[in-house]
Amino acid sequence: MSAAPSPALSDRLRSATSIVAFTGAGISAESGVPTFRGPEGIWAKFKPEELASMDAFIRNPALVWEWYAHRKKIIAGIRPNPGHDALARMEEIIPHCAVITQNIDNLHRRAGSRTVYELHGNIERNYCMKCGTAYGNDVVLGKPGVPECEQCGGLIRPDVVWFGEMLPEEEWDASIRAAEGADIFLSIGTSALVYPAASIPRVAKQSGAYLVEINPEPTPLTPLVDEFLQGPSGTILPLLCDELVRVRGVSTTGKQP
Ligand code: BJW
Ligand code: ZN
Repeated sequence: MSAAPSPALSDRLRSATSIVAFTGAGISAESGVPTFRGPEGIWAKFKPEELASMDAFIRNPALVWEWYAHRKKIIAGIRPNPGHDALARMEEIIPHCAVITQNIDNLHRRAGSRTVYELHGNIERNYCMKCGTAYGNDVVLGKPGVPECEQCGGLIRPDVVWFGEMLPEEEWDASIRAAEGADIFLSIGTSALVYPAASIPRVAKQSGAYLVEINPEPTPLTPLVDEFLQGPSGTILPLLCDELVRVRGVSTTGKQP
């Protein structure tokens, strides 16, 4: 266990044609977004069943909206960190790079990653539960209380995946294809507890990827990985990207020197 890539990983970085990153709340922690689990996590203060499920929304839409409005404002005010930036730089170097994220904060796209599959939705989007009309945060945050659809009067909800809900099919299928084709698969800042997303690193490993985990703490995935880089992703990912640049002899913009 170490924070630096091993010689075996450096070899893989030299020859890989596909690198896939699977990210969770931990990659955004250094941007100021709270994680879910652990002593400082969101679920230490709130119960998921009271806030992140359809039952909760039906029971008390005002409470759920208060929570999301608060998080929308936090997320609008933060920026990607060096971990997000490093993944965007890798995409400039490697022909097939993808980010599969459980995060809803849009920070990968804001950092410049282009191939991003969002498994649990995006907090910048909302839609009417009755007719499906899409709304941006500018509209919903401008309405007091529970926002209602301008077309049909139905309740608007955040476009995120709650417990008991299916993941978006296209993003799921694309994520499985990316995991199956990965030479190197990085599981970053996730407790690897929430399914079906947590099965994706296992799919990658079964398909022959070199499985690397980046996290300050071990997770249920750790016994399965080829390499555990222990520490914060905002430190480790830039080191990994620098190593990629070194072994490939490319400049940081991905162009041949
Ligand atoms: C750092 C760091 C730093 C800190 N650097 N790292 C019983 C058994 C098995 C499954 C189930 C079960 N009961 C229910 C289920 C299914 C359920 C599930 O998996 N539950 C488990 C919790 C048990 N799953 C579902 O319901 C899913 N849907 C589904 O299964 O559909 C099929 C179905 C349909 C109908 C009926 C039944 C089934 C949907 C799951 C949706 C998850 N939604 C949330 C909320 C999204 C919206 C929102 O944000 O408001 O998604 S929950 C929350 O957890 C969020 C996250 O994306 C997700 C994963 O969390 P993540 O990212 O791993 O965060 P943490 O906090 O757990 O971990 C952070 C990590 O970062 C830690 O390891 C730290 O150490 C690390 N870290 N600093 C790097 N600087
Ligand atoms: Zn509507």
